Amino acid sequence: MLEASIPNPYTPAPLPAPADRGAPDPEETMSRGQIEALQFERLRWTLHHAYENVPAYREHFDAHGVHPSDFTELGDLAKFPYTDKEFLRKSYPFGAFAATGPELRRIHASSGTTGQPTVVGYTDDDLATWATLVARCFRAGGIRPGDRVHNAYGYGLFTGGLGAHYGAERIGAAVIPMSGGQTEKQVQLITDFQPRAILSTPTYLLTIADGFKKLGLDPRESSLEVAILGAEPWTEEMRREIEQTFDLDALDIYGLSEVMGPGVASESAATKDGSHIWEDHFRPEIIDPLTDEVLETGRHGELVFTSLTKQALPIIRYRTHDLTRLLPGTTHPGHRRMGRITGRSDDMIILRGVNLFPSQIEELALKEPALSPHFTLEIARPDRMDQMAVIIERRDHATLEEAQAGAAHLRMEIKTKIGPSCVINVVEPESLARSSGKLKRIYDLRDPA
Ligand code: DLL
Repeated sequence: MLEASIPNPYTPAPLPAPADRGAPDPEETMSRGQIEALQFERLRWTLHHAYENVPAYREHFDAHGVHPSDFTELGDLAKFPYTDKEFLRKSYPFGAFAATGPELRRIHASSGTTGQPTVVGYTDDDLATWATLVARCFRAGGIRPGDRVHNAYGYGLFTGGLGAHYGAERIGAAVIPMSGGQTEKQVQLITDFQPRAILSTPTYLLTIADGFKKLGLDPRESSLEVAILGAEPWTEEMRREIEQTFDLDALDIYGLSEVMGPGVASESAATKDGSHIWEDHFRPEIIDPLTDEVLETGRHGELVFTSLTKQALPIIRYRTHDLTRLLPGTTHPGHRRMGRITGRSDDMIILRGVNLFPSQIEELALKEPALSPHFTLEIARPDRMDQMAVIIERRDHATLEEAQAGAAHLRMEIKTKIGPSCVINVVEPESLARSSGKLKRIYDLRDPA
């Protein structure tokens, strides 16, 4: 099992000695040329491994008339067909796995919004690599061996909780496995255990901030100095809001279950300039989502990933639906960065011909001092005309009049900067539902017929 006709060029590094947990991995300091040489070797193995051990890939490649031996240079990756959620769903539960026997050590699943969950699996080596990469993300974000780390990502089938957990242990931190929800208890444990770092979705961290205030506590007085935030799109304005609320450094971490989980990419505390994709394990591409054409570095489009070292679930040219662009590396010059995710192609709202994403509304709403970051978008179709309502809470300290004036300004900003007219309903603080993980921002009330 798990053997391919060419030898696997990769073995995960052993757990470092306690004194070395804070040191960078050798791949972090590699040049672009060294990374690409590594990518070539690892990709060649991945293509053979997938073709020889996963019938779904063999059929997919055969149907497109390509064979792993057609891969003779990095650019040849473009000859291979894309995969997507549907490819994985069709082989539910384990048909896309190369390992289903005793090598399989863990299974996660993402619930998705409709139908069957997407199931993902890991061998021992996959889990070791995952922990190494999450530890790398945490190191880049400023977590150090010996720190206490409060983990508010959900534990369970979601990859956030356990993925972050083992990364924090690997870097030599003490993890507090709190999971999401029970906000009052979150506040109590942060106050009592004094963690230096917190791991959470950005919107749930705002809920935790409200929890502090409800108990008469100032979040700025908490022990938290670093927050590593991801699992949902967030903006620079949201970073500022969170940093000011807690007086800490907020850094991005990106990932998706199908590609591994959290830790595919993350941001350096030193520069806060977007997440470096760990290209010793993942080869990213940006494609035009409509024409499927590969775009050059710098152009906006859909992010596509190929895994380079994964054993249980090799993933080839997987379409993420996440929209962003690739940028050159800075703190890790061998690895490219990704811009912020502006949205998911399936979260795009088309309103009377104008395309828009919730992140564009977030960016503008957070500039209004009387309005809070808590909002939802409702799309309805009264009289056969699409209409969007932004339901947004006023801030505690703002009067209703101030909030109404802010709403009128926001409405104008949305009209001039994005295009469509919309309705803004200001509601009272604490009246909208809070998330304990990924927040649902869009409520589409249109009749699907
Ligand atoms: O959300 C993995 C994760 C957990 C990442 C904790 C970071 C922290 P999934 O549930 O499979 O996995 O959802 C993946 O979430 O395709 C993006 O649309 C979105 N996403 C994840 N991280 C970010 C981020 C986890 N930093 C989907 N910024 C992805 C924007 C993100 N969107």
